[in-house]
This record gives sequence, C-alpha cells and structure tokens, in this order.
Amino acid sequence: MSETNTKTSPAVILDAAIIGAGFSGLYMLHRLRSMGYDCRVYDSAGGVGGTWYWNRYPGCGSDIESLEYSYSFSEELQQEWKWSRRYASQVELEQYANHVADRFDLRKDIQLDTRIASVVWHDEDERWHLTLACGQKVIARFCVMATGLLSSPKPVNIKGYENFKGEVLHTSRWPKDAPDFTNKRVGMIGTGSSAVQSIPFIAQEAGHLTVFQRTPNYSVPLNNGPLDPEYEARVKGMYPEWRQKQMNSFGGYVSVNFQPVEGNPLKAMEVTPAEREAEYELRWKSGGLAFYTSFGDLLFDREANETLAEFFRAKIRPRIKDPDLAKKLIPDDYPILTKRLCADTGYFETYNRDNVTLIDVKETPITEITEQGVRIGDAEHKLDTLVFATGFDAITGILTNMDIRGRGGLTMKEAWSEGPRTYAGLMTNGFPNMLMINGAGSCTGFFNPILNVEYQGNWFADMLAMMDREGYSTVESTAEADDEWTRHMAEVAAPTLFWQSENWFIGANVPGKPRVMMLYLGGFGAYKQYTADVAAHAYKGFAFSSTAVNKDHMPAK
Ligand code: N01
Repeated sequence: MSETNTKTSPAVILDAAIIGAGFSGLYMLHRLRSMGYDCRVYDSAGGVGGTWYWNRYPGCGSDIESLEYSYSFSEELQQEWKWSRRYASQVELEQYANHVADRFDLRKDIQLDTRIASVVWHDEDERWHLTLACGQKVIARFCVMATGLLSSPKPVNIKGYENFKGEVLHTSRWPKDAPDFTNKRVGMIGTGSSAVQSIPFIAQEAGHLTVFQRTPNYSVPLNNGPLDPEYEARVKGMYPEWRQKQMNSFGGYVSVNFQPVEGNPLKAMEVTPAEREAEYELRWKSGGLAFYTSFGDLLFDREANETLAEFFRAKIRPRIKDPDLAKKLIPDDYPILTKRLCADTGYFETYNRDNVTLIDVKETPITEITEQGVRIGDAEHKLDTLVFATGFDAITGILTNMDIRGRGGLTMKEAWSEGPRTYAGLMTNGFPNMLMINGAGSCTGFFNPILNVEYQGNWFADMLAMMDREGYSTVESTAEADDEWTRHMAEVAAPTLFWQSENWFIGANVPGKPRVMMLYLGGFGAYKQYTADVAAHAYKGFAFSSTAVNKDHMPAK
C-alpha cells in the first residue's frame, strides 16, 4: 500500500476504507482483516476511541457496567482486561481502546489526524473514491461508516456566541490539557447527560458555577465504585453465558444489583402499587439505566410512565435542600425515559453548594452571549469560562454533514432530507458498497453499542464472504427494502411516548431537523431475527451485481 500526504502521490488502493477509529472502526478493521481484506481506518482524532477520545470532560464515563460495555469477540481479551471500576470512566475506556488497538495489531492500519474531504462513488470502477483533507486519494471497494451516533456536535445557535472573550469549552471537544477552573466564574449551558456528569466535578473546582437550564432531566444515582473482585470473577467465570443474556435482552445490558436480570414482561399498570415500588426500588438501588426494562408499558402508556416519573421525583426531592430550587430541577412535564435517562454522581446535591447557581432559561430565555458572559433580559451574568454541553446533531448529522455522493451524484444530505432511510440500519439505497455500523436504523442508542458493532460487523462479514464466493462486486439495498424498513420503524415508534419530549432520538433537539424516530425500537431480539431472515433468504432486499471492472482485486481467500 502506498500513501503519503501529498496531492501528487498515487491513490491508496483498498478493499475497505473505514471511517472512524472508535469501537466500531476498531472491530471492523479486525474483522475484515481476518478475511484477508486490505483495510485502512481514517479518523480526524489524534487517538483511537471515538466518543471516548473526544468527550474527556471531568466525570465522563459510561453508564453501562464495564464488564458489559466491552468487546465479547475475544475470550482472551475479556478475561485478561481488568476494569478498575464498576462503570468505566472515559480515561479507562480510552485506555481500553488503545489496548485493543495494540493487542490486535491494528495501529499499522489506522491513520489518525486525518479528515475526510469527500467520499464519492464512481460507477465506472465500482469503487468509492475518498479524498482526504490533505489531498491524498483513496480508492476502496467498500466504505465502512463507523462514524458513531453522537459524534457531530450541534452547532451553538445562541445569538452572540462568537462574541464571548473568555474561555469557551464544549464537552464534546474537551481539550487534552485539563482546563483550570480555580477561582473562575464558570457558566454551563445545558443539563443533559454530559452536563449532569460534569457539573459536580466542575463545581468542586470553580470559584462559582452558573448553570443555565432549559429542560430539567431525570437522573438516577450511578452508584459507581471499585469493581468488586468477587463479582468480576463470577461474571468472568460465566462470560459466554452472560454475553448471551446481554445479546438476548432489549438494551444489551442485564446486570441489576450484580445479577443478570431479564427484562420484566409485566406491565406497570397490571401490578399492585407495592409490586411496582419494589421493582423500581430494586433498580434504583442498583443504579444506572436498568429502568428501561423495568416494565413493558413505560414507553407506551403515559399513566404507567407517570408511576416511574413520580417515583423519581420523590427520590430526587430530598436531595435538594431548597424546595424552590427542587421545583426547577425536577422534571414534571414530559415522560421519563423519552429523553435519555441520566445517571449521576452527586448531581442534584451539587446545587446545595454555595458556589452553584441555577438559572432557568425556559422561563426567561437567554437573550444573547456577550463579550463578558450571558445576558438574560437586563441581567448580565459575567463569566470567565463558558462551557457548552448542548448536545449533538445526533445519529444522522455526521453523515449528512459530510460530502458523501452516491450513484448519480446523489448526496447523503439529499437522500436523507426527510430523515434517514436504511435497510435494517445496514445500508441505504443509492450508496452501493457503503456499510453502516451503529448508525441510523439500528438499535444502537437503545442497545449496547459495542455488542451491536460485533453483531452488525459479523453480519456484514458473512455477506461479504458470500459476495466473494459468488463473484459479486457490488451490493446495494433496494429502494423497496429501505421503504419497508423505514415504514416498519415508524410503525413501531408511532405508539410510543417519544413524541412527547424534545429528544435527540427523533431529531427534536436540532432546529429544522425532520422529526422521525431514527433508531429501531422493536428490540434487539426482533432486529436479530429480521436480519437473520434477510440473510437466510439469499439476502433479500439487497441487489448484487457482478460487473466488476477490477475482479483481479478480490481479496485473497
Ligand atoms: O446532550 P443533550 P448531551 N439554549 O442533547 C441544552 C450520551 N451521553 O451531550 O433539553 C439552552 O442530552 C438542552 O436543553 P433542551 C447520551 O445518550 C452519554 O448531554 O434541548 N440550552 C440540553 O439540556 C445523551 O443523551 C453519557 O431544552 C440548550 C443540553 O443542552 C447524549 O449523549 C454521557 C440549547 C443538551 O443535552 C447527549 O448528551 C454523556 C440552547 N440553545 C452523553 N441547546 C453516558 O454514557 C441545547 N441546550 C453517561
């Protein structure tokens, strides 16, 4: 393989160009390389880890347990890697990504600090032609979009944003050299998961922290701590079985109070209040996200949902000393779980500190950002540092904002102008040989992303092996197959409560974005069955061609 960073050097020729060096890209490189494919991963970041490279704000970490939020493809890897905490911090997750890159000798095929300028399909040679920002051309039979769900920060659309003269930070692009908040007046805009995680840490350091909140969030204590060696040994002693339970669950995580607990098939409104309370208490004590599977009707029936919302309100209230402040911090006008549940370490208690102020910007919106701070009406809040935890152009933004052109010059932005259209979250019509991992139309977002990477990656590997056996050069989902899946996704999402809050799953957090459910809500079991059925029926819904111009470049078998 040849490659240098000049416009004149010959194009790099690959079987697969993989965009993204997060958990998706690392696995795809490993998997496709094992098939004899010549692959290269490109990432604009300076290191591997994707989400866990960029989001390095204080307090950042996963809220799925580390023993579950990790690769399962290698028994040696999952046995040898030692997590220090029940829930891994960003620091440890980044170390883990680096360990995987070294352990499987991936680094030699990963090119960091490399932005992609364009990705264009050429019918003449049936190849993707990538141009890197440095001018280097790359020609690849397959293009793997391992670009992540939450990787395109939402542009800040607050008047005067560019005027602020102090330090500006974004949680999703946190600098490697930790900013110093000592004696500083810090402002934080946003109260989603990133803010909920970082606020307690920033408050400990800052002179004063002012939080500008538009929508309060439901949050459960994470109950993090050192990983109990006995629990670790128990899980590791039955890892294949534990992983199987994860793969058969709705969310891809099953640990509740250190036991593998299946989703509860009962409905909240079918059981007595005492039984309901007991179920909620069990999961509250456990900490983390387990509420998504506590009852089957919570995401469908507002009355059922309200039982959980009330449970949360009663739990949160005593954590905040000032009752007026508690009223502002406790959500009361949208269904719980529809904005993604937050998991925190001392979030609500932080507002009891003397150096923390909450400003409700729903009642009185931000007028503008000034040179010195944030103006709300006549009041100017003077700040040294302004932190934006304002979220992402989630799921589709990373692809629609990239210059991607498929057949006939169709751009991804045009193709998805009314929302993403995919076939089972795997491919999209008009973009042959473009494989999507953990993207729109998949369960990820509601399902453990690392296990989904392995599932989708293996599914693709089987399809590609079939194509090589049969001599097919291209694969593309048909428009009809995309229609069928898009319709099915919409039907599943229609009766849910997600339409009753401004959440990123339906694009409601980004002004002007189409309001469609972008992820599959039917559960991973249904997803696996659907995609296995597609494969078992000669990959129905995919069109294959064998007009390869470059048949000589099939991978070695
Ligand atoms: O982003 P968000 P996030 N003026 O979109 C506010 C995952 N994650 O980065 O709700 C004022 O949730 C906005 O207000 P509102 C997780 O899946 C996981 O926090 O739109 N405010 C909201 O409060 C999560 O869901 C982990 O009214 C403005 C906040 O900014 C997802 O990432 C940790 C505003 C954005 O919240 C995104 O989380 C962190 C404006 N103009 C993240 N614009 C874990 O694993 C936006 N806001 C634990």
